Amino acid sequence: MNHVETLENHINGKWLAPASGKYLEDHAPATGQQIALIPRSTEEDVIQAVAAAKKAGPGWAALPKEKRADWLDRIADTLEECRDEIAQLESIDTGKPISIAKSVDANRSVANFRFYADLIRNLEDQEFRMQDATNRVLRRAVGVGVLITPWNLPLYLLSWKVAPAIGMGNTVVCKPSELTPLTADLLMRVIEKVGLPAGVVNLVHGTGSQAGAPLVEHEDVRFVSFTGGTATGAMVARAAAGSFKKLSLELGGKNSTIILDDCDLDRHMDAIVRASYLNQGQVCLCGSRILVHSSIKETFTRRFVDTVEHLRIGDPSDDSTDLGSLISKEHLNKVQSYVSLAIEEGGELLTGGDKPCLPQTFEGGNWITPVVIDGLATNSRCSTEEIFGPMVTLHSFDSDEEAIRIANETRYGLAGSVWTTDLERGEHIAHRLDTGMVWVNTWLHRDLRVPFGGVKDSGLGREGGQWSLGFYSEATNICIMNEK
Ligand code: TXE
Repeated sequence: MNHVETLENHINGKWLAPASGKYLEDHAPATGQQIALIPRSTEEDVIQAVAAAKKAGPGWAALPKEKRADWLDRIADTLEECRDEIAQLESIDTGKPISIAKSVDANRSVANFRFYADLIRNLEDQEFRMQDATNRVLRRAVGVGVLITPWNLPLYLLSWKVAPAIGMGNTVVCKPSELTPLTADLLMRVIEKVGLPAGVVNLVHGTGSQAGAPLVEHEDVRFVSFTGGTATGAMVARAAAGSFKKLSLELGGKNSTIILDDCDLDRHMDAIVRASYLNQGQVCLCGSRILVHSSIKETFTRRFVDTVEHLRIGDPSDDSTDLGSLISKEHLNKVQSYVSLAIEEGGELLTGGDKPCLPQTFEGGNWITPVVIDGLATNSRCSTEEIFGPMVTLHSFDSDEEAIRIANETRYGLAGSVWTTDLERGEHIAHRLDTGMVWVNTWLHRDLRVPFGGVKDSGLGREGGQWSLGFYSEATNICIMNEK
């Protein structure tokens, strides 16, 4: 993309420039080239967007759920038609390989709308009968909601929130990351094309402090679904608490990949490497602490490093690329600072941390080769703080109990994975991990019906399947005495 798009907000069914007339630059992470200008929205834009959502609320909530489900299907159908454009824009905007943007981001964005269309269409009312009365549970719309999303999986996460939120009768204001605005813009073009009633979904671009914070604080906002960093999540929670807004926080992670002594490395090594470095390690579910049974630590390390060094890093638009660039210069500096810290903490750099040699086009990008660190204490900063980049630390353990203790000793509790030929042993360990999700002999294998979310510093609440329907609705009980 060599020309610079000027994007606009989408409020009450109209494309609008920011009230301030000011814009932010969006750069392609792989090249550093400017690719778009986005509104630097302020409270004035926020007030307009929330008012539009509030005005559209009653009419939208009054629609039968089947009609709202039909709207979700129409959005899914039109998104499906632009699957390639989703993948291209996502790859350009995030620096991720086009193969991931296709298989993960584009596919899942369509699936999210389809899944919630079906789930909501077939949602049954709940009834609880007593001797002398009948209780009917309604799931009413909550009202106006704010959906705030990060830069690592832009449309994948935005669609994951928009679909159930509007499907359950709410109206929303979306605030995507200022680093990755392109596919949020595409979603609004799709929503306009299908003719969704004005004000049901509104889009406000901008920074967290100038657009995100006023949205969370707005008195007419009744719920906030936020995915992003733990520190920001805490700010959002504080801002929402005073007015008792419903809150769903999907925050950071520092997930353990546990390799038991009976792990079949021939079968699982590629999956274990994928769990470590997918999207350059910029997925909150990535396994960045690899705990290996001491009896196979040497063999595992040699084979793991060899597989990592064969990953193809480079042009994100090339189908054969495995690793792209990091999202920004600031993030690259953050990851590089952790590589230096690992050495200071006594770690051994086994591979990575260099700038790959790439064609001149990519000179201005945010590039680093995947890092493997060995020899760090399990309570060192590098092995307990979220780095959110292509960097893992290796550790060994002598018993399942020790692996469980090490895995549970961080402030995070999002996900984990266990690799073994003994599924019973793997499941026993999974039961003992203090996280929201655990995979056994797989990773990121997702059934949209299951709960998604973490504990401790990884967040608050669950979304996914019925858990999303619960979050995006207010359960109301009506108790009716039977006729005498
Ligand atoms: O997230 P931020 P960033 C982690 C990862 C990363 C760190 C920061 O460690 O390095 O978070 O990433 C908006 N009120 N994850 O900077 O700052 C902001 O504009 C309201 C894990 O992207 O949390 C953006 O739209 N909104 C995560 C969104 O919040 C605010 C994925 C996320 O921004 C705001 C990404 C405020 N005060 C990063 N400040 C995951 N769990 O997947 C910012 N925002």
